[in-house]
Amino acid sequence: MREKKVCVIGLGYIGLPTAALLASRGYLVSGYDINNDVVNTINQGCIHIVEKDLDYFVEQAVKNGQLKAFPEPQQSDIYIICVPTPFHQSTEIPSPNIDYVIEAAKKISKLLKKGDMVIIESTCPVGTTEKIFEIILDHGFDHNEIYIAYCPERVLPGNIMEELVTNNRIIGGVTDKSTKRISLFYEDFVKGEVLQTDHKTAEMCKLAENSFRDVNIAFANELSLICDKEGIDVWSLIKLANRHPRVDILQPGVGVGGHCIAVDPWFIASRDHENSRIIRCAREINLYKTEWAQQKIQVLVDNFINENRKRPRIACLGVSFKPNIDDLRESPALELVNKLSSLDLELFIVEPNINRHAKFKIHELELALDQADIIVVLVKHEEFFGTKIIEKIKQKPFLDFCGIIS
Ligand code: SAJ
Repeated sequence: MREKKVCVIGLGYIGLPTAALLASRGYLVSGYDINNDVVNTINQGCIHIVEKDLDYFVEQAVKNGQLKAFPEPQQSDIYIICVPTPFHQSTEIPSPNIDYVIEAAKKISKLLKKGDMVIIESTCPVGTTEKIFEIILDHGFDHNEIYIAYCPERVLPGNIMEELVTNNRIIGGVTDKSTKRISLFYEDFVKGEVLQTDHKTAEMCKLAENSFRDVNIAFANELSLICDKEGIDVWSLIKLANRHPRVDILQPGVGVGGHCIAVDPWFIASRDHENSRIIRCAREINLYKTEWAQQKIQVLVDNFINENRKRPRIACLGVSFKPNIDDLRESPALELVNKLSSLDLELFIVEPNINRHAKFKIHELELALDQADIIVVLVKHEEFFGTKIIEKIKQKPFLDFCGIIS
């Protein structure tokens, strides 16, 4: 298998780690990206995204000549599509936009030869793999001449290089032969189980996994609203409930961020509005949680102004979309910080995982805790734990949205 050439289409958060991992396993890998800066950066052995250990993998792969990036897809034996699938915001229910996947399929169709494999890893609505198959067949191939499968990525940002190897993988071919052939490829570098199914089930499985997490986070967020009204510490409650052998409640926070969990449920809901009631409701709850957090901060600000006749300085602890990473994309914490800054309040923003930000000054934790009048904990970073820090937070009016004080 390793004598085969691999072309990875889209060198972002999934494509680049995949390309670098395959290169480290001895495959000759070409990467294609529409962004010339990305291509140039990679060819210098550097990376344009932040992900643990990825810099080392890319540097080595480029140095050894196993990985090279191009502004056009290169002829290969295996093509892996890892382009983004954003969604159209304009519609009432956001609907997925698979234009990049279609574009990628059209490009590689011109390079394909009999026996090649085409793999789609991008998150897609059900039916996408079939569309891609049709595009390829339109280029004069027979059903059995090209192997095509949907193989969703399932890696957790922050732990991608490890999970690419250890996670179980799902392989959903357009034919049994495709499923079997492409499974052999994954079995070559995956330590987890390689599970075989059809393309529609594989597409739905990815969406179901992320919707499952969204629904479960919504349950935790809903509990946090109810407990807040009742004067119950939701984190203690969840800890106790989770001691039941069949209960495993997730953690409430300031909302659901990132580019997967908050997006993928819409891929189901936009195709079947009528039957996706829990999925839609969970999205609404998780979106509302950010709004609710903003209202809570506003109340604290108003109280402070009434009592002190001056505007409070606010320490905002954390801006990334989840704990212990530096990724700020679609971050509810960042959304809250943006809203607070538009109210013309002096902010001490603390984000231990980044040094600077284009819009905001990043402060040291100690300084922020000392100088601020109000403290809001937005992300559960490990740097915010510790008795001394917690004691300091408790000395001032504070809101802990992630259970650090608990
Ligand atoms: N969150 C909570 N409470 C929790 C857990 C998470 O509020 O108990 C929030 C986080 O703070 C964050 C958001 O949810 O804002 C999403 O974080 P996450 O860690 O749940 O997931 P992602 O977006 O980093 O990665 C997910 C993973 N999917 C699942 O766990 C089902 C990952 O395996 C997928 O590969 C990835 O989406 C993807 O690319 O689809």
